[in-house]
Amino acid sequence: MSNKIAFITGASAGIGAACATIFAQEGYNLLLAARRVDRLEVLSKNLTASHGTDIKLLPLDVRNAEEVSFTFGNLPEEWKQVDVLVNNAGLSQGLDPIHEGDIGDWDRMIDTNIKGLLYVTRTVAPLMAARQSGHIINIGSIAGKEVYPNGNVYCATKHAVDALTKAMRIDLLDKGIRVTSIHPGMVETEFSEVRFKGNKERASAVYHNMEPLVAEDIAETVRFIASRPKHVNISDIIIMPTAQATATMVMRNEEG
Ligand code: NDP
Ligand code: 8X3
Repeated sequence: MSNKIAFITGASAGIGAACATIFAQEGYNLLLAARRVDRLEVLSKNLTASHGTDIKLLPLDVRNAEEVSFTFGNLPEEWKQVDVLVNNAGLSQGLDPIHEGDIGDWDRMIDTNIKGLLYVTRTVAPLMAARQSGHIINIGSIAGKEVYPNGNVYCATKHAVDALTKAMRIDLLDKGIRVTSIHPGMVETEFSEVRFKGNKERASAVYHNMEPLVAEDIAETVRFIASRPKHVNISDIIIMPTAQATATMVMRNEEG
């Protein structure tokens, strides 16, 4: 296969779907993973129609190690030679003080944001290592650089992504594999709706009277990172809305 391959997890929405679009524009073939396959199908049809992109859909839950390994393992050999892996699938659930936190929420965040990222990386990276080539881009968060009130477990998972990114860079140093992490501040996607379990009012209040980032802002950063020459690795990027100074300091416009 002459085109490069980008594998994007969490491609059914938000930042992942925007990354799929930029890689299609750049002429990559795509492996798109998520649980909501209907969403992936619509995106795939659109990208194939607009850019002629060759796409394989991977309906999977990153929390299920066997499913990840089985679904990827069933791909034709040429599709397993991934050039860029974007570990994007992730979520936040709840915003409660530690003594009131929901253990199910904690499990979902830890299983998705840490273990899911590990399962996908463990499946894809050996083939990159064998070829002495590849690029892993992990989507962290400002929550992986700072801890904010009630962010406890989500922040811990994103700190883990930061640590794992550094660990990957060390362990894969002799394999010619680039490893990058991107840490966004507030991006308006379905993220807050998922965090507040479908409460649209609470979700939209997060971005009230301020201009957040949009998914395309992160995807454009991914486009830049992935298009550097092979000897250049962008290790770590924090990208914030201009109206956000820290995880909690946000400039909101006056009402009216
Ligand atoms: P969205 O909720 O819009 O998208 C999340 C994506 O992750 C969806 O495609 C979802 O697909 C996928 N996903 C979630 N759980 C699983 C799972 N178990 N298996 C497979 N796929 C899964 O949020 P964003 O686009 O904003 O989030 C993308 C990443 O960016 C996350 O890692 C998030 O933590 C991070 N981030 C987001 C910020 C923001 O403010 N929005 C800021 C900083 C970082 P499906 O449900 O179909 O499986
Ligand atoms: C998402 C950004 O600040 O809501 O990772 O945690 S924040």
